[in-house]
Amino acid sequence: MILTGAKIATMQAGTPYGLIEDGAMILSGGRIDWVGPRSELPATSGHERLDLGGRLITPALIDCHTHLVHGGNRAVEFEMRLNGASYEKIARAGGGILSTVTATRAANVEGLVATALPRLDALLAEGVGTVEIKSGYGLTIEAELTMLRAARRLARLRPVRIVTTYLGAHAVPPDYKGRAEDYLTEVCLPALHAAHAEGLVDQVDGFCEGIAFSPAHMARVFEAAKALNLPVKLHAEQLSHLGGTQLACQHNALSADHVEYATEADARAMAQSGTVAVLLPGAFYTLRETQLPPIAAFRAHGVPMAIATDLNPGTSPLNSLLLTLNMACTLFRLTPEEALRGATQHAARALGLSDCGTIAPGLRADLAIWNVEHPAELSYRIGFNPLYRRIFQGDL
Ligand code: DI6
Ligand code: FE
Repeated sequence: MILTGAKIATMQAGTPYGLIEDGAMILSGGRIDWVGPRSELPATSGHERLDLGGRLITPALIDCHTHLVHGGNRAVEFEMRLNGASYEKIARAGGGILSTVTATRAANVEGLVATALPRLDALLAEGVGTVEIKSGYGLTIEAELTMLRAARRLARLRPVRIVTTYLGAHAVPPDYKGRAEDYLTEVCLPALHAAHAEGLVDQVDGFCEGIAFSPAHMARVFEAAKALNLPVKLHAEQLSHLGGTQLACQHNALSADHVEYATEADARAMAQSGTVAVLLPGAFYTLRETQLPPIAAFRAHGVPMAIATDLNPGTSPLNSLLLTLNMACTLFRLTPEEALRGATQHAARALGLSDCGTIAPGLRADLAIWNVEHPAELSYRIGFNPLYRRIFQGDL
């Protein structure tokens, strides 16, 4: 297929957005064959041609941090909080992560897939081509495997690339309260091995926070991941500075995520290890957090910044990557170019993917075509979806 008459944000280095004002592309076999100015389009025959009338083409968006598969929702505790209930009262009433754990354990693969599909479809409708999906609401061996099986099945039901992440180190379940080490030994690490043996897991994550797991706990999980040759990432410095980011860098993590409380020294370590900062404005917004991530330090040290929805039923029930672009600019002061790069090129890097996230010959033909005149419109609007077409592996 030949696409002509388009502005093309290649996201290649050199110019803002890598923009080609009057561009053309040749797609074949699910890959990009050629991209460049329409005036330089090579002579070809037998290709279907599609003139895009000046519309914008970007790489398909990538949501590199989601908890999209989960049971139940937390709307009632949202209402309780707004009626003045404390987190303690909500927790005592069975709220918080553990209420989602209960609902997730009660669901089978079919049930998890059924509730996940509308959330996934909403992302695809916004031009998303790749979605990362974590486990972490099962917290038993079987329930963690069920979550990951559901995530894998979604990729068979929709034209989307799913990257799965094992997040057994998300919370200590009630029956292991105060016994995190035993939970790691008896559930979390055995579940990781079982998931890997079944081909269910692409990377490994953890929640390094006072209310979850310590850096020492996460070191055990990372050692197990390394032994299975699985890349790692970490929810780090979200609510406090515990040292998770430094630990992630010591393990050459693909990314450190949230990082509101990361420091200049953490940014320097991330630059040295090539670890991406995944910014999650949806959780910052929902929790009404006031501590901004160290954006200036990330810029100064050349730390790539990705952005993602962190779609989860508690701290970020945010089901729109376009709104996330706007939040990244308005709340975190990213430029529109940084935000779009954060949901394309840098998001691919946060997932260890080198065949997508920019537009260049040889890369996957995962594209989004937009009814906009300038790329900045994608992060400027609040709650508006200008998608014209999504192309996945070369298919309209
Ligand atoms: N950080 C978060 O904000 C979520 N998980 C995590 O590691 C919370 C998930 C939830 O509240 O259900
Ligand atoms: Fe998360």
